[in-house]
Amino acid sequence: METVFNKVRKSAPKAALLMAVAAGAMLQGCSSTESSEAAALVSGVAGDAASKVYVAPGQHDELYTFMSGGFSGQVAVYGVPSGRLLKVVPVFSQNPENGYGYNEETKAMLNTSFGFVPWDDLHHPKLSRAAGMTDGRWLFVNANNTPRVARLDLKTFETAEILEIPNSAGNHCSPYPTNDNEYVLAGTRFSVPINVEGDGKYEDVNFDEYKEKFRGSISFIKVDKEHGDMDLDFQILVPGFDYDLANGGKGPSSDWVFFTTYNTEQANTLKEIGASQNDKDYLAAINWKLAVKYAKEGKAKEMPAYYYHNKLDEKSHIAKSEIKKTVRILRPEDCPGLMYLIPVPKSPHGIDVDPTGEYMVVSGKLASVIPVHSFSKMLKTIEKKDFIGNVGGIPILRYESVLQGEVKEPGLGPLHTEFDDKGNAYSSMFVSSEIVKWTLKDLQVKDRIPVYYSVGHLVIPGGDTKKPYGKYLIAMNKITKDRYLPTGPELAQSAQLIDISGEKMKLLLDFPTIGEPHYAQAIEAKKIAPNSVKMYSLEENSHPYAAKNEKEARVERKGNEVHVYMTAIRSHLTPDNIEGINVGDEVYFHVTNLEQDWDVPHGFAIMGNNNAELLVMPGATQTLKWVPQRAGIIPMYCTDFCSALHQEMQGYIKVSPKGSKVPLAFSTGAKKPKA
Ligand SMILES: [Cu+2]
Repeated sequence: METVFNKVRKSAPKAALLMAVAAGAMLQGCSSTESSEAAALVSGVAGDAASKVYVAPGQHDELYTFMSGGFSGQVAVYGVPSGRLLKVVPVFSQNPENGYGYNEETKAMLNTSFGFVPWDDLHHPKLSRAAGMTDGRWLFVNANNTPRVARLDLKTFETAEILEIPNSAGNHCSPYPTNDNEYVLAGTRFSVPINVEGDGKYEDVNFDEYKEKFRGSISFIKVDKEHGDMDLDFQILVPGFDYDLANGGKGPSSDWVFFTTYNTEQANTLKEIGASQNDKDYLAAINWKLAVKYAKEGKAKEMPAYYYHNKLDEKSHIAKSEIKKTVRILRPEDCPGLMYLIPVPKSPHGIDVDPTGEYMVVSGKLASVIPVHSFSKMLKTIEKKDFIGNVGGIPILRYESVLQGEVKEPGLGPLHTEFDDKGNAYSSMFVSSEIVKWTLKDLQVKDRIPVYYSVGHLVIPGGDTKKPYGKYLIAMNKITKDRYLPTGPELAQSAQLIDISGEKMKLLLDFPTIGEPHYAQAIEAKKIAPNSVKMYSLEENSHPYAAKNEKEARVERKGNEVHVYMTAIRSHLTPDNIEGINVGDEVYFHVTNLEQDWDVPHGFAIMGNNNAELLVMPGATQTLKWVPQRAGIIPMYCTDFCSALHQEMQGYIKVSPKGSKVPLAFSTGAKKPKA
């Protein structure tokens, strides 16, 4: 078998090869000071870079960038061009900074059919869309490990909803919104055993039954037009390949969505070799509009399933979990015209559709060319039935008939492509650590710029929409080596900002990121900033344990449960002295922030509590659960610096031994009620 390196050596241009070797050498030899100086010298920063990324104090950035945190399970929000970190939004991970997943209100967000799962691997943020353009309303993100899709509300920058995906594993090929946000699509990375004829599940399956019993699934999540609420409408059961990435059509191809697949060999072990046997894998083309029509016409079969749907209520701020017990399944073999397979180089990774909707760019991580397929040729090939075979009744189209052309010698290890507003495409090259610019018109390479190092995804603001914003490109790199001050074996993760407004690309800025910067979406600030919520209305707070003024503050006992209706305002808590609590009681502090002022949260923490603190937004109520372990006087205080007298925002709880009969009493200043 020809090795990748040999193949590349034959086909890659000398320059790219030299660059790859140089980057490799730098990676290996970067422990020396000399090589880090050398790296700085060749970093190629544009002379006017500083002025292009400088956002003066008090000024706002031009764009928001939502970057996945990979294994951190969070989304980080950066301003661009400054690269300033604005916020970390916890999605699939507990977060002590704001108590997400620790307070009683948000714990339900992390419920799954596997129990409470307070972590996941978040890869792809995708902004909601209207008419093929990002609209700034919501951000959808995937969880790879315990398959889930979440929706963030961009008015509040909070996770509003998390939907578990059944019949899926490694939910990587996810989430992809259609052009008017009708659906968000999610494909399984690992095919899993699905008993199509029976009740959905097999009791016992052997690994070598992969070909007979394992199937892939593509989930169709319906999105409510007004509120964004998600609902798993149906799934398409597809051949048992691995589904990697997806991208939706645009303009003429709006009704279609495309998925890259690997392991079309259906190997169940040592996939490194087993999944690279076939010369070509497939791009799966699915007519999603037709799928919806088939599902509506009753072609979908209902099958048992078990998955969670968790939603945060806007007014009470309380998350509720709902367990779903069925899913509707559509099979391509029952639905003519629903799905086609287009050959692509083996082990493809990214699929990206250009702004016109005519070209599907498929990058193969082991390929030495980038094939560009034509949508109109695809339709003609289907019409002429120019097929070379089928997989389980799904036609395979002839490669040459669908192909528009190949980008020759693009570089080593092409992964992902995004587009500007001038007909140019930009592809990331993982192995040769560079971004390569080429044109859709003639598929010729026009420019290349090194990145540091091993770039995965890249993003251009609006670069996956009908009309890209252009101007900037952000490279999300897997390795940083000598780019920052060393911090032990683990170095800062990194993104790089590149100016793409001219003929030549210019490197402007390195900025460190939270977790792995896997993929990102960027959007003009004006599409989000004016809609930002400044505070929650205290009047509309429907939390059942809210205390909307200090008079309502109180402490109530129900058996061994004690509920403290507490208020917080600059600069005191009410009540701030509590007694009558015993060791082993379950104490719930329901803290309502009485402020109706922007940017004044209050925090709340209790000494020794086995939990994070709360961070309560103005007008909202949150609950900290505490089970006191020892008798004595226990301090509590506000953790978020809120005023000149923030340090005085504190109090005491008297804890008596288990079984004590000390009556409940609470006060702020004067004792009430009298004990
Ligand atoms: Cu405070």
